[in-house]
Amino acid sequence: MTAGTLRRNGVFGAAVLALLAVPAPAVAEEQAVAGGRSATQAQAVSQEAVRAAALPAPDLAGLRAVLRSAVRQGAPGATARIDERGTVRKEAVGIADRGTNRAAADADRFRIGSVTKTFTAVVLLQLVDEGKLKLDTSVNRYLPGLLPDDKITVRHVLSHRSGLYDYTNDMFAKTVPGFEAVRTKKFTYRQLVNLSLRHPRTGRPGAAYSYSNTNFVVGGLLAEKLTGRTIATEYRKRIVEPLKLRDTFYVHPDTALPGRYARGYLTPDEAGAGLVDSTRQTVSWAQSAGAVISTAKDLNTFYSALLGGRLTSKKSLTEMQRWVTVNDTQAYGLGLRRRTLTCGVSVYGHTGAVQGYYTFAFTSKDGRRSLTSMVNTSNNGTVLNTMLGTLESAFCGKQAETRSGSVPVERYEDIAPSVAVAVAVAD
Ligand code: REX
Repeated sequence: MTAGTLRRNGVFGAAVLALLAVPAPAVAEEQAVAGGRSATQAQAVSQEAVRAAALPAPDLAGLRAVLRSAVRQGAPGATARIDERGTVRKEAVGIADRGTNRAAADADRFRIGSVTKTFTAVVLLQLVDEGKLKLDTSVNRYLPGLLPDDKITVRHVLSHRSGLYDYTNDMFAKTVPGFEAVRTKKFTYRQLVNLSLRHPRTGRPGAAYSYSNTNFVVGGLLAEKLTGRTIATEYRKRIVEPLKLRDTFYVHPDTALPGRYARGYLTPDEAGAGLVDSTRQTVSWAQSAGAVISTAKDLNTFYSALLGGRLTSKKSLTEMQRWVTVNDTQAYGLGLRRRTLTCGVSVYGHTGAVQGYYTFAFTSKDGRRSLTSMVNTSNNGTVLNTMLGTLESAFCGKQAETRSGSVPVERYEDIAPSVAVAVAVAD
């Protein structure tokens, strides 16, 4: 059964929505963090600190096996890179360009999708540090009349608890036609927000986690309003230049990736249909929610710096890590995901999905070990699920295998509900 078939049958919509429905514990977890730690929580935190200091060695053979599986399952190419205190481990399988058959390589640039959300959050948290923005203030205070409810705060937006509908649900209900309809379009942020506001809100402000790209479009608007400069300038001045990220760009609305890059290949919904080269696009539908271009090396540098406390104040980094529960193994902070792996280690970063590319970029609690893995296809839930195994190999090493007997299978990735795709159990 293909992803398309399953989606058409509506099997997944309900299941994914059930996973995303945020239960009361989400708020409870956040309140616990806000209101001081219980003994159990303090113990969990110290155990986490011990684990971070002594992570199992990465399993490079396992990592390579995961990439090979992803290629067997339909990704033209797959790469993974681990950076740990100056030591680099990298693996690449398959091809970056189906036209020339050029092999996939660690240095290839690619579209990082929602990993962009952490960049946007960092810009905003730096503005908090500078006293120009307050997390618990209404978005409308900074952008009068933008949102239909003054109770929606900056924190709600950055933690996906605004209740603002995700306009990409409609946009990409049909994968290839949806993509082709926006491939060369240029939207303003406000046009995207207005697409969202055509729909009822998904919940009360602050009540529940409900993933929505709209939130980080609002984030981009806030950054531009408060600084009087473009988001491209803010990414460059605040992140790219200080960290010397030589392969990180925000070229919106240009459609080309600069320099050497992996081409992206979108998987159509229809079983058996050929991959669509989706490399060139404005990514205007995502902008500050998903349009950055980067490399594995730069993303590893970025997350190591962030968790290592080099991009924001300590207080802001703590705010970014006030977690709202997503499901059993995942939580969301402010533009930051936390995933707990089978060996008990938690990792911090973000996932990304834009047409033709899936990215996983995560680091350890102390920022010392970072992994970025990517494939140059998307809309292939089997591949997406397989690639989760790169986190297991990188942070749990062989412990991941001995515990579960195989790479763990998580059936759904947390992406916007209507664009989530079905997965088959990994081979
Ligand atoms: C857009 C559709 C999915 C992709 C999306 N992407 O919301 C954001 C993102 C920017 O990166 N989210 C990640 C398309 C997962 C995150 O926040 O962690 N799918 C595709 C469809 C399905 O069109 N009909 O797979 O390329």
